[in-house]
Amino acid sequence: MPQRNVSPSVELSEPQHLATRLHPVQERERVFLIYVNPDPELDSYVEEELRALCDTAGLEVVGESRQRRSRPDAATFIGRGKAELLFPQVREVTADMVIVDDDLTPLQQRNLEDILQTRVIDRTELILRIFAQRAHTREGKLQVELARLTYELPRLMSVYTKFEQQAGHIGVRGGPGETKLEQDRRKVRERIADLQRELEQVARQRSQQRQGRRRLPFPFGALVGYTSAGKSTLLNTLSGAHIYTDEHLFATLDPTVRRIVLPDGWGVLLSDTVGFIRNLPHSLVAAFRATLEEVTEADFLIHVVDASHPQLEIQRQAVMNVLAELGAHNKPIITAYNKADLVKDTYRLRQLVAETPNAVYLSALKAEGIPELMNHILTTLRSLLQPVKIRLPYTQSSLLAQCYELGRVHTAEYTADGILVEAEVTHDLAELLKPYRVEA
Ligand SMILES: Nc1nc2c(ncn2[C@@H]2O[C@H](COP(=O)(O)OP(=O)(O)OP(=O)(O)O)[C@@H](O)[C@H]2O)c(=O)[nH]1
Ligand SMILES: [Mg+2]
Repeated sequence: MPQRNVSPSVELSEPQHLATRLHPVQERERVFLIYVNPDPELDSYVEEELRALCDTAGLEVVGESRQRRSRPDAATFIGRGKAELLFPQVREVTADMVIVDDDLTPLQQRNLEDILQTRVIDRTELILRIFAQRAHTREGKLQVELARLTYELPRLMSVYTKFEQQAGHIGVRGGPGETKLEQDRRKVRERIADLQRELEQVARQRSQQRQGRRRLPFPFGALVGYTSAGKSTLLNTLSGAHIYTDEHLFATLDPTVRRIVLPDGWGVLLSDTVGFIRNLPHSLVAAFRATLEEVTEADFLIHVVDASHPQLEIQRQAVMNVLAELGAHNKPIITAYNKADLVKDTYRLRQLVAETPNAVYLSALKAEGIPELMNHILTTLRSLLQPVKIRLPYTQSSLLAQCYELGRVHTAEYTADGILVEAEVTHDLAELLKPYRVEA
């Protein structure tokens, strides 16, 4: 029986129950996929990606169908005729669930469930399920619960409207259905507010950690990229860490920070982050704000691209879109074309690198091309800094502390008429230090 058809008389009043209405995935549920990609050239890519998401979620694909429409149908997304056509197919393969590879409105979802007589979920719900399976830390779990409840809230109405229709309560204001609906919606809203408060707390802690890191003389970078591009593998190779990696999607949900040492001995902190995907649900981006602040606060980004992927351009663009959404697209970005060991055509690799500013190709797995990446990090960081030679009066010694925080201090000599400092600092700080400059 489709989960969404559960009558509201079933105990839904605990927020936890509402949260788990997107129930944890039982192994190998049988799913029927409906692709709605408008561009035939991308069929194999979008279809493989949806299958990979299902595989990651532990679902068994038992049937598939394509629908191409210029505009989605307001009531059913794929069109009533198409849905009715699919009903016998879905029944024949005894699918437990139908997945539509796009975002459905609550109404479309409900109408499709009525026609197909089975549970219907959309791409966002599938991704939320995967995130729920993969969230292990408290922060990850809070973020996923927030994203799920935000997704669920408008859908609650749909469950109740259905119940009221079945029970003949349409339009009965203040009737039992409505009261219960209001009660449940209030509880969900309260839980959302609680989660937001808890996540604010997490964000504050992270911000304190970042400030702590800022006191270290290390610049801070973040690895970003499409899911499965090899971010965690690269961080492991660079730092000798042992972060979990696997061939499934969204192996990493929580950021891990590691220190790496550049060729000239300078230390840099690098953070691994959650992978991006095409049409990443906005509720997830919003809920993962605390985690994604690692990206927005970074001094520079390393964008890891799977160079062996036939549609790497789509993936690269999807990542750039999320970065723009986060307001992080103007940061210095080094593009690391990864998995070079799988690309036979080395001319193609060199061409990619030539076409992209500040790019390298490498193999994180085979640890090839790493010195070139290190050099790019070094050059990128140097471009953020500017050399200064200053004599600070002792009354201004707090500026020396800032040089340590925001740059690299090469020498600090305590003389009779002040502290003689040679350093490389950020452009803003160099401006502040102008009055104390001495000739080089
Ligand atoms: N052949 C090859 N495989 C690689 C390379 N780098 C990573 N992989 C493989 O690609 C898969 C994904 O790697 P991860 O490091 O988990 O990717 P990620 O970007 O962290 O993925 P998410 O955390 O899911 O976003 C794993 O099976 C890795 O072994 C590489 O340079 N060459
Ligand atoms: Mg990872």
